Amino acid sequence: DRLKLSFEKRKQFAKSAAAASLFDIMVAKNSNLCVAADVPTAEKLLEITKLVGPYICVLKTHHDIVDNFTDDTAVELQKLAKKFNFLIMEDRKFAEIGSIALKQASKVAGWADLVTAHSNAGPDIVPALRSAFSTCPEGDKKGVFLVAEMSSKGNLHSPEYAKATANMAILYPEVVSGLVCQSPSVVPSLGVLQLTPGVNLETKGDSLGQQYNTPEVVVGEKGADIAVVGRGIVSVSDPAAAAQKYQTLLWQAYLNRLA
Ligand code: 5FU
Repeated sequence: DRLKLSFEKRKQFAKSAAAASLFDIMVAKNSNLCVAADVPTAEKLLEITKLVGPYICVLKTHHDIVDNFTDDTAVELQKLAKKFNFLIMEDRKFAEIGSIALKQASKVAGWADLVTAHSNAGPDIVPALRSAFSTCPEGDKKGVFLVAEMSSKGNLHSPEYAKATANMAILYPEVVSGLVCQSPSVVPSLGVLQLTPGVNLETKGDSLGQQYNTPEVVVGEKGADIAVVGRGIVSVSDPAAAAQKYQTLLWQAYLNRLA
């Protein structure tokens, strides 16, 4: 049972190098928190990263919503990732035919350790992204998270779609490090990580379809290995304190799950 096994033990089943290093980081930092750094400018992105860096295992970006995101921004992000020991995930959700996804992913593969992709175009999205990684230094240490399910109201992700997505993780175990999903039964193997967005202590959702749960529910019931918190951390007056609070609650929820 995946939910009862520690991250230390699960690391032994990781077939993707990125998943293995994620398990290491999570254990080293006692953190299963991913912060979604959805801020409008490059300056704010670097500022928030410095504040939350000590508390996270993954920094998730949408670099295309950041004004003046430049190569220098990427270099600074990578320095912070090294300093604070976290991985950078660009949540671009690639969803194209392989030949285009390869070209799109080549734009971010230089600085992102992890990227997200939809599975709707079929399994060849995965080798396409692997090809984009292969042109980078240490490209074989990068990984993909496939979106099996979404957190938003009315989304079209059926159980069959989620299962077919999980099968792609089995097909390409050295590239697919994890799945983005909302239910505990989707992840097909012990070495694959479940990333789950939609976490907020203060509110149940937003006006555009987002749906939130608490850390306890997301980790304990929905099966998240890593939970994503965006506005619950980046839109409050003290993001560092909020990050520390979510880190503590999410890690406690993981320990409760093991017990
Ligand atoms: F795949 C998904 C999903 O199903 N729901 C999400 O919310 C990804 N996300 C991302 O998590 C979304 O793109 C945001 O970057 C983040 C959630 O941010 P929030 O501010 O905590 O709602």
